[in-house]
Amino acid sequence: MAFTLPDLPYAHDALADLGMSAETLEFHHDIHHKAYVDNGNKLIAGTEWEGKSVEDIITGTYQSGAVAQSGIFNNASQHWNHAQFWEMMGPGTGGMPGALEKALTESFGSVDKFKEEFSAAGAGQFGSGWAWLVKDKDGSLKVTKTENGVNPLCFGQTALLGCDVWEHSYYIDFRNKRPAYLSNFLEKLVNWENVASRM
Ligand code: MN3
Repeated sequence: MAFTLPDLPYAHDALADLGMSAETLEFHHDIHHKAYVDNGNKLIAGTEWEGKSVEDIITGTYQSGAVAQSGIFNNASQHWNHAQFWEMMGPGTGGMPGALEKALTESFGSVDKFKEEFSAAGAGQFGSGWAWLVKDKDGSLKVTKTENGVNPLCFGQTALLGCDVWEHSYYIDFRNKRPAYLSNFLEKLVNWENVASRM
């Protein structure tokens, strides 16, 4: 099916007091995400992928490994990644649900240790990419990082939390300070109820 740009689940200025400005969301959602949708639709038109779900397009093109599929993969995966990313943030959300806090503590030792590992993954991703909290195929929780548009679907994992560490995600608000962006993301922007709902 054709990709469509989802509306942000909040106003463009809803996260401004939390460290993500309206200007960032205007560029990031209205221009960058829209470009992945528009380019993806152009590339899949008339191919075997037209009519397939975005998830099937991502896993199918990734597993094919064909260079000719890479444009479709990149745009489909970035469309999916951003659609999740908007949902994973929110203004004035409640605290972390108990079940998620328990799972993070069991998996990483403490919530703070999870945040340290997640921040290190995001800061350590060389160039563009994403940091993730995933539920792996065996049910365990892991922190991972991926390059460019690669995401947990490629490895049969469930994405619980993802943070975009492409420069377009933080350069307006944090300039070159990616670690400060990651710290702010974890402390102020994450909608932990959405993360918990993905478990
Ligand atoms: Mn982005």
